[in-house]
Amino acid sequence: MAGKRRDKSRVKNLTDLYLSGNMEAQGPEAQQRFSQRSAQAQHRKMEQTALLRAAEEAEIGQTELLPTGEVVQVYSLFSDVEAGGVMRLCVVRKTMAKVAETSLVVGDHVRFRDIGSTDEQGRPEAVIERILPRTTVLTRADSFKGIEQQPIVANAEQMLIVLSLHEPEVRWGLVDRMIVAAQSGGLRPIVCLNKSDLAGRAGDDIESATEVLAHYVRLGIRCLESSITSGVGLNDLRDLLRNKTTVLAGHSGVGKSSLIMAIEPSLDLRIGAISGYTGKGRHTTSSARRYRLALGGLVIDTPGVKLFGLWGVTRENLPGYFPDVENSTAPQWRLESFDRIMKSLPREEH
Ligand SMILES: Nc1nc2c(ncn2[C@@H]2O[C@H](COP(=O)(O)OP(=O)(O)O)[C@@H](O)[C@H]2O)c(=O)[nH]1
Ligand SMILES: [Mg+2]
Repeated sequence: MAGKRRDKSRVKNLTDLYLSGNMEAQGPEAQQRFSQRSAQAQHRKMEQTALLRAAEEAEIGQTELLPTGEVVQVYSLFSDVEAGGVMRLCVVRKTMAKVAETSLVVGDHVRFRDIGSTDEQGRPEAVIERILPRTTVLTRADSFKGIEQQPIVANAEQMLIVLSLHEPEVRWGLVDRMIVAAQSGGLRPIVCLNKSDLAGRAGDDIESATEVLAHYVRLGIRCLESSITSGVGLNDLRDLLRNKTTVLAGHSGVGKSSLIMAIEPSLDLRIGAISGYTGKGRHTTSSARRYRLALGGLVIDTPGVKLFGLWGVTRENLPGYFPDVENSTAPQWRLESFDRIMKSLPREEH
């Protein structure tokens, strides 16, 4: 920070110096090293660089005053950004895209500058000048160990982990992994056993499921059972989602979209998944999309994402996510989940 500030004043002084015409007075030896011609070229270059940098600094200063918005969906080149109830079509400033450490993701808070034009749907067009610091982050699970994890959702407060005993059958080990994915990214996990109307069908083990949920509750994790056909749990779900930003997680087919549409019939969560193309040639690179709930709050559906990454989780700090393993109260299935996650982690933090 301090270094940056010093740099800024140095650039400013350099520009002032040039503009006041005193640049030549600075370095007689330097001048002698160049022929008249190349010295002129050198000057032009210095002038351009100094002015360009001064202009860049001025812009960075001004971004503090720009309005903020929230990213609703990201396409390959464009993004939908909502600010004050108005949806804008945005592009990221080229120079920012080059220097930014990560790319723009759903849920990002940004500063934008309106450019005075509208798209074919009449929405204002704007340039994103800055991504504001994230409070939480979810990454894509990366099978290539050691490669930087790729963020996919920012600033969500909680993760609704949906599972079902039938169609598809639950895999508790993956639920344990999703809990770590949520907690490591700074999100509160909520476990929702959906399709409770199907419980008792041949081959299921509702007693074991009830025991598993009771164990999670002992670990301080909020759990609920739900069904869109019987309506069980839907009021609890409304209360849990109200005024919160929630990411949906869980295998395809467990009923994530159905649950949200059951509590908010006006929403169609299938839209984000299929509208890969719109007028300006926008293609979805990530189908993750944020929806506003009339009851208050936001949900983010990530239909393209099978598994979230474990943000900053290492072999050293994994036990912190398994307090039951640490204090020897973990049942066998939790010990197995712990071992499986441990084995999947690289030896060094990435
Ligand atoms: N019996 C039963 N079926 C459900 C329930 N919730 C969802 N489904 C069905 O499960 C299928 C997959 O649901 P969907 O919402 O698309 O799952 P998603 O892939 O997790 O978003 C659909 O045929 C739903 O009608 C439920 O509570 N009970
Ligand atoms: Mg869905």
